[in-house]
Amino acid sequence: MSSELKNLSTFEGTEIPNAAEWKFGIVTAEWNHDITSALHKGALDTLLKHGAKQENIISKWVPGSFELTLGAQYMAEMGSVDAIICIGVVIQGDTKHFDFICDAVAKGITNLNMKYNKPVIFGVLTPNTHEQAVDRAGGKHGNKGDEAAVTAIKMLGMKESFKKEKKKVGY
Ligand code: RBF
Repeated sequence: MSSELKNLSTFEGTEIPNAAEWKFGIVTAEWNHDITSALHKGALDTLLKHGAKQENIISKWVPGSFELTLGAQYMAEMGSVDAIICIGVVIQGDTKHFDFICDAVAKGITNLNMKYNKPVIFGVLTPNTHEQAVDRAGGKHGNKGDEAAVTAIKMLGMKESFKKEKKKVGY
C-alpha cells in the first residue's frame, strides 16, 4: 500500500493553521469499531492539538461506512459546522461489498464537498487486512484520523486565505 511510504501522523508542506475559530463535525462508522474508535480519537486529539475548542467539535456515529454520506449530510445541514471528517474502515479481504461500499462513499463524500462548498474529508481506510488497518490507526504507519483532521484544518485555512486576499485587493 502506498501509505506504507508515508506516516499518517507526520506532516510536510504548508503550516497547519490554528483551528480555534472553526466548528468541526466528526462522523464515524461503527463497523470495525476497534479501529474506527482509534481513528476517531486521533482526529479529535489532533483538532484539539491545533486549537479547536472541545465545545466546537460534534461527534456522531453511523452503523457502517455506507451511511457516512448521509450522516455527513445531516451534520452539514443540522450541525452548522465548517468542516466534516468522515471516518470508516472497509477491509477488502473481509467483504465482497468492498467495491460497492468504497465507490459509494468516495462518490458520496465528493458530492457533499461540492454541494455544501465545505471540506468533507474522506478519512476512510481501505486496507487488505485487519492488521494493515491497525498499522494505520495509531500503529506503525501513524493514524489516518490525525491526517484527516489536519486535512480539514488545512482546507479551512485555504478557504480563509481567499477571504483575506479578497479584503486586501478590495473586491
Ligand atoms: N461497513 C464498513 O464500514 N466496513 C466494512 O468492512 C463493511 N463490510 C460489510 C460487509 C457486508 C457483507 C455487509 C452486508 C455490510 C458491511 N458493512 C461494512 C456495512 C455497510 O457499510 C452498511 O452499514 C450496511 O450494509 C447497511 O446495512
